[in-house]
Amino acid sequence: MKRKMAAIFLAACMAVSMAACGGSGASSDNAAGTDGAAGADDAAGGDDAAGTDDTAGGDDGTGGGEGGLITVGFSQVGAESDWRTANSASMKETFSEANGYELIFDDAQQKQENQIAAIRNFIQQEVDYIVLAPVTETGWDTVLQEAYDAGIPVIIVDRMVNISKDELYTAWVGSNFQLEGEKACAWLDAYAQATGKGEEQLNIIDIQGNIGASAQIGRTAGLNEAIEAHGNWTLLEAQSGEFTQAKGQEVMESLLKQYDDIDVVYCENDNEAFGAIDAIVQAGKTVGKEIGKDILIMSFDSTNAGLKDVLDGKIICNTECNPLHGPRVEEIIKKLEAGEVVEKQQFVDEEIFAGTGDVPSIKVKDAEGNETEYPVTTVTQEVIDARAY
Ligand code: GYE
Repeated sequence: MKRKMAAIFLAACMAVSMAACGGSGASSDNAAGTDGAAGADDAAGGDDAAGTDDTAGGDDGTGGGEGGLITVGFSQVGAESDWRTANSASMKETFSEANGYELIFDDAQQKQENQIAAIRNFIQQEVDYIVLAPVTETGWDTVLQEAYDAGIPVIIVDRMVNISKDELYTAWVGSNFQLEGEKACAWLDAYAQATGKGEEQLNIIDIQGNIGASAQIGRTAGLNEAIEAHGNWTLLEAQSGEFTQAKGQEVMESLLKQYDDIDVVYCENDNEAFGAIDAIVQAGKTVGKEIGKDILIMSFDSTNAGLKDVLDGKIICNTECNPLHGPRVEEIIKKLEAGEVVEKQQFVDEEIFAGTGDVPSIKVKDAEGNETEYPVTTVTQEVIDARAY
């Protein structure tokens, strides 16, 4: 196991820049040596690690997998949304014993301190790989340094980490959240124009995700950029709905008491949209497609339930965020096992769905000014049936 860990670590090292690896002979020696675990023990020595014992399963400290299984410790954010449920299912399905893995799954209940404790526990158990879906971007330097010192490759999935040293993770796979926001706003702009309302005033509410999560940062940035570019778009308020239905509803209920001129609610995920729709309907207002008459609901994720609301005319535009990361993470692990170089960052391709055919495609410019065209899929029952989540 130790020899294997050393090999994996070297492969991981190959994945980062030569400069980063070149100067760190000492740390790669540490990691390859059998003493690596001692460092991890120190790190895991706090009370924190004890907190995850239940979820981390019963083979504490035995190290590695049993019977040739590859051990993967996965620190999941929580179970706040339909997206998250699909994401957990994808990971569990992929990292099954039948596929050659022992998965140690830890649900952090949206708390970073639980994720840090889980990672320390994984280090203590000498797992082969740590997979982290980080709740927020910041605050990971210390614990990821501990994993690095223990020679355990860390794969980040979904949201990003903002860390001082790139080599503290081996690879990341997830979505381009700012692009998602830009696509959604390009659709809104095109839809307003296609329906002859391009010059009308649009009052917008942003129900944000968990503040500091990449999905929130990117989607909010996409909207703010569009608001700056449109003299007739006004952001009435931006408040966090924490990516949950309950909070989405609560936020919307209070905003409906403050504003009677809301045109668009930009919900940063489907579950917030479900809550916001309930609040709007209960307040006697309509969600729908007509600017100036209805409140237009924009959403992200495009889960089955989210697309059903598009089909039912409740959500007008839903920008996809693909949660099926299990096979993508497995591909990275397989490459590392084979000693191959892996891509440091991998973005997933995603679609955009609407409840009307008024906008067949949208165009979004990147930072260099190059324009990309994205087709817009009009939601039908067949479209929903054909999807896996
Ligand atoms: O959009 C939301 C979930 O980070 C992409 O987190 C993920 C987001 C997703 O709770 O539904």
